[in-house]
Amino acid sequence: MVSKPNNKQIKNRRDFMKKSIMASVATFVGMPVVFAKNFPEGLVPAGILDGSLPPGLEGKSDQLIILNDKPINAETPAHLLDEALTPNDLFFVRNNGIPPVDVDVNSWTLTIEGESAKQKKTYTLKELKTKFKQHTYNLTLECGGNGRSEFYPPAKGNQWSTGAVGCASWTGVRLADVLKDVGMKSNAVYIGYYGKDTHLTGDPKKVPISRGIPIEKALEDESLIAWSMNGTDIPMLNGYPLRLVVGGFPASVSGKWLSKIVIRDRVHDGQKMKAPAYRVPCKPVAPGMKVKDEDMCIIENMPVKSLISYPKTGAMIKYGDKLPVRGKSWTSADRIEKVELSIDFGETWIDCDLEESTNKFAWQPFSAEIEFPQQGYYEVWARATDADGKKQPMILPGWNPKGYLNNACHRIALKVQ
Ligand SMILES: Nc1nc2c(c(=O)[nH]1)N[C@H]1C(S)=C(S)[C@@H](COP(=O)(O)O)O[C@H]1N2
Ligand SMILES: [Mo]
Repeated sequence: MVSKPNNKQIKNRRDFMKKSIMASVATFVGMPVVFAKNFPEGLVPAGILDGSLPPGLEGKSDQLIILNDKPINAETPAHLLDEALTPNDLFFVRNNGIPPVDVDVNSWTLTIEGESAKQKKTYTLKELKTKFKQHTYNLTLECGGNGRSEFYPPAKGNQWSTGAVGCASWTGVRLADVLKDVGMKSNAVYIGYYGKDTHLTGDPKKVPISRGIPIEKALEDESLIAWSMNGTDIPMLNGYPLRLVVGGFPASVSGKWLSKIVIRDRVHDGQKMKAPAYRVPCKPVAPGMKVKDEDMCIIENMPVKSLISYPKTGAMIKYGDKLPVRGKSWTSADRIEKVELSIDFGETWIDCDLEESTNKFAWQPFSAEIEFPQQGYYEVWARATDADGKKQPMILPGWNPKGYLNNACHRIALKVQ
């Protein structure tokens, strides 16, 4: 259980958030925000709203919320995740380094090697597309740090609210088919990826990120090497022209601008595999506690979660009208079993209509119509339960030093008048 913050803590936290928002605006524009201390809490700076800040989001909607420009990180507002599949221009962007420039698809290659590979082999994109059977799956990608902004004490890192998630239709070849074509030694336990992005320092010897997955995960049907997203090229910022798409695990394992895969005889030890990156305490800890590196475990399966995509928080509803509510739910288990809504802060729950899963790791849209007993302020809470019987918690789940895996119920505010 996480204890409720007191008023002073809430105020400190608000001040902290305001300061960090104002600091990022100052970074974007490269000059101080003169009256920063007066900027009203909860207001989004106009320069961000009108999309005039900052450059680097080419091919993306100006409705994305920019968290950071070096590296560029942007999330999707909840109400823009209402479509069955997330359109390419609305799909969130999480970069650890600088995307490659001047990508030439015709000369792009993918090399497989490593101490547990039977040989080193290089494929052109054309070879990948013609040599192996192509597969298309709807796969949800969610950053391990999605929801981090709600943790208290605050966790450093991108302050994602709810929008570091999206589900697209990905086309490519199975990672398993390519690994089998190369041949794996019997001691293979892990794979690691390398992409063509460069380190923020500009040092060509440094790697921004090189994560990986256990072999069993790599061999799953839904683990893809993909070149197409929603029937068209993957956007530059999402890994054009080739990326891994691994559903169910944190999206950090879905390497973008994919150029090399290593087959390892040990847990991959690339950049951001070591503690505390993408790890949580192996055993729960009290909020704010320091955790030793050796007590941090790699995040694998992502928890059950859901999000309300309609209406938008803050909506005004006419009293007497039935309100359609819609959203998305996802899990690393086989499928979502049930999504419920509450308008009385969790006292009673209303069952939603739930769409069937198209395949494992696809998100499942849900919907319901709700009525309000009288005029006033309401919150709509959504709670998903998956095939393993796991339910989302109503309050913040296990605090952890890096602020990962917040799958608390999403809630929106409404006024009925
Ligand atoms: N090469 C490379 N791959 C990467 C990253 C990166 O910075 N470089 N970021 C990872 C992280 S932390 C996440 S959450 C996802 C984000 O994918 P997206 O930007 O397509 O939404 O990509 C992953 N793959
Ligand atoms: Mo991430």
